[in-house]
Amino acid sequence: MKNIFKLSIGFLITAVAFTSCNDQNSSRSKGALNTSNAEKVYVAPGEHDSHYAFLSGGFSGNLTVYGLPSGRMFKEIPVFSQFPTNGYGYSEETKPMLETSYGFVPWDDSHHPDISQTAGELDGRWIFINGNNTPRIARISLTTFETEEIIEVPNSAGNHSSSFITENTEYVVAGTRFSVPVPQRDMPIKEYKGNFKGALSFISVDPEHGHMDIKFQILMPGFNYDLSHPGRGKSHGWFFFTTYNTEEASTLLEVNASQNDKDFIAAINWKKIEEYVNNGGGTMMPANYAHNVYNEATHTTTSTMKKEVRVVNPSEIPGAVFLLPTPKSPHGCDVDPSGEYIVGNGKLSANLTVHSFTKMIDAIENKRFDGEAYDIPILKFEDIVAGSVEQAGLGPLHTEFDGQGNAYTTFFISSEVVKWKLGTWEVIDRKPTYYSVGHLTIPGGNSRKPFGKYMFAMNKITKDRYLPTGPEMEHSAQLYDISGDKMELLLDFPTHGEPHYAAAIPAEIIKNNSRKIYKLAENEHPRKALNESETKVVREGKNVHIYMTTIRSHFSPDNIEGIKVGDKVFFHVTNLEQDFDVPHGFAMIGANNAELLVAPGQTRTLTWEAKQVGVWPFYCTDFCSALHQEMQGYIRVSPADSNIELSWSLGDDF
Ligand code: K7E
Ligand code: CUA
Repeated sequence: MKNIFKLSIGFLITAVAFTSCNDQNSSRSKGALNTSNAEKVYVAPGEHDSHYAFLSGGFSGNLTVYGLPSGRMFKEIPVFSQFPTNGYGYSEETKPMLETSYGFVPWDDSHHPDISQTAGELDGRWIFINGNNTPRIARISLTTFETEEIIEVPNSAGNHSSSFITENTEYVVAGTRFSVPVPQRDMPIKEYKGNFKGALSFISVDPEHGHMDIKFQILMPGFNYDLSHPGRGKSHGWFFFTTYNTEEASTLLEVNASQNDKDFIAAINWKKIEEYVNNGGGTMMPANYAHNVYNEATHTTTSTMKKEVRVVNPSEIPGAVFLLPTPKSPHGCDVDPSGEYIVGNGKLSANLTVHSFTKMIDAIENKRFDGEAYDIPILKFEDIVAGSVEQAGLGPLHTEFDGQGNAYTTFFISSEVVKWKLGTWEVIDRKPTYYSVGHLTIPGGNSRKPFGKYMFAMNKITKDRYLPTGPEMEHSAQLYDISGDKMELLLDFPTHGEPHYAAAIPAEIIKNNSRKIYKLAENEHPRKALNESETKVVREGKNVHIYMTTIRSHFSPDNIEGIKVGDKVFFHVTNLEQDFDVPHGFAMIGANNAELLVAPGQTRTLTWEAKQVGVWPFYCTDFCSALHQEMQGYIRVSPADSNIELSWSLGDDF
């Protein structure tokens, strides 16, 4: 009786607290808690979201998968960073994925995911993402949600204007943020100007398998190439890159790179360069870069070092590269769904500048140039500008489109999203973001066919939006309904790492292709065991290979003797399960790496060094059945000079 009384008092207090909280919040961010908005993001237990969102992990190096409109996180896909949760970058099969010309680099800073396209529309086959720090581009399968390929980008540094897709996924494009000496060499930093180069890389994508290969690099002047987007529709065949530091400063850039009233958007006619290269144009240059490819049949990654790359200088091929003056240190470079408008988000400019593709072509055809920079013609600002959105906000960064003739731009300093109309350049609506927004995403926003129902903003500062978690908070995203004239804030949801950009897509395009299991019969791993009778332990000198299987709820073998101090033990674990969502884990005491999480039908290898005499346990880390806790085994390690024979067993001791 007493307890029930206490309980109901407690309930009352909680209810009162919630009510007063509601009142406070509704005055602070009006509309966010109104019931109809709550219904718009409510996905009932067991129901599915309508969209997938893939958020870059920023300094986590990975990619996170969310559902919209619920904001629920489904998965973190490891890409550039080791990931103990499933052993990526620790297992022998996945370690080669993180090989580079600098050796094993188990981390990166990933900014811009982009989904593959066919005819300018999202096709949902792959998603690409850039490694900013040690320049790399990764391709992730949207069937298995695993990283399948990483290619390193030579002659590049700060791979930021990446990874954006042309409209038939002909190329994934990567541009250097930092210009550097090409080839790298010892030289005074003061001699930057005129000597450093900015490489823009066009990486071809095999239409069937997605395999990447650097088709060519354009060696541009030593500016900073910040962001880029493909032309589409009428401007298909062109690619646009924002630049800053056209001053070519190498020190105190906050002052020295903010001198010029206008920087440039570089317009690259890649079709023309492709044709030139197909006819033997350009020069093969020595280089050193890793190309890492995962083979789904062998479940194994192979890393190869490539030794040369084709480079093209703009002066070799007149008419392929132009500079469009754009105020002032532009950051985002966004192309509308029709391909006509190129938006330069000048972060130090009060207005938002929009260039016209038609006017650009006209000026080029009539050779109306305003001088040149390093042999690249500069067009006249007045000739190419389509219009500008006046005094729209402070610190414009990025723009996306809804496919209904509207654009949405984020303003970092004034912390808001502004909706404006293409063609009339009038501001239609503005909504605050909490706080300091970077990118925003509309599903299909970087394509000819945006799905303009939702938009979400990814904010740099979280502050008071959630319960405090010490000095550092996870970043926060905010979901808006953009189906009406005015944007409506629906939901806040926390994100992981720093999601700069995200790509989102209607769930129907992907979900039916999602892989349920790997077929055992198709497993071609060289050290697989396809049933328990194939399990064995093989000594090759100091290396001992254990061909092991898992099935609910045991390992085979589970008792192994004859290992000696100084041996290197390779556990090759094949998961015999052929059921959806039944992985088994494998962890070994004292292993200097991580566990393995082995998907049904897959083989994964953990390396363990036998350092001490004793009997050492291993176990399954993933709660797989009622007898998961029984899923364990022992390795007996004897002195280096012992003569205990290698033996292995399962169920022999009774
Ligand atoms: Cu603006 Cu790296 Cu696209 Cu961050 S970048 S916000
Ligand atoms: Cu297998 Cu737990």
